[in-house]
Amino acid sequence: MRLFLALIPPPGLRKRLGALADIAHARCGGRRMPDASLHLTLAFLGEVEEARAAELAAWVRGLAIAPGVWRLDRWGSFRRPGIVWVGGDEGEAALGRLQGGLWSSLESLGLGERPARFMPHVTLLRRAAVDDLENMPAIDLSWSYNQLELIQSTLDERGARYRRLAVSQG
Ligand code: 2AM
Repeated sequence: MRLFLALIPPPGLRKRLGALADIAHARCGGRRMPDASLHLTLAFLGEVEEARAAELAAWVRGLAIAPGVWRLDRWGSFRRPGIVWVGGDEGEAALGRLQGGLWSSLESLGLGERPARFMPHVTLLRRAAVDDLENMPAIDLSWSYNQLELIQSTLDERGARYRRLAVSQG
């Protein structure tokens, strides 16, 4: 199964991010991420066998992460897959430490492949016209987190569907 570790926005923030996704979609088109799927990917693991996934879920349930606050105040894009995202510098270093620590553990569990770089972002649109991302409204949102989730992604004709498999200690 295809797995990843992510932070999931609390409901109020999710709604605000959804509103930003609507604004971006009106401008840039593409495929809007459903509110329920909005997240920050910390570690994409790709295909993991079921037995290993069960081990990973048990590890996640026992994990306590350092709580933090990430300020979202910037629009961004990845040109090639046409991704429009929001992110921000304040709190990014702490997310980098969280991501780095997770990858050290994942490597010792023999899972996944640490990416060359980490650019924290919340994807709002895929396959969008990223050139139209000028003069977007200012953003100032704050994301307080203290838990991460292990999520299974299933691909179908409508895109990816996500299912929570485990949550870390709160
Ligand atoms: P994203 O974080 O830019 O949206 C589940 O598929 C999540 O893992 C998505 O959020 C996705 O990108 C990220 N992801 C998908 N495939 C990936 C890959 N090959 N490498 C890194 N991240 C990937």
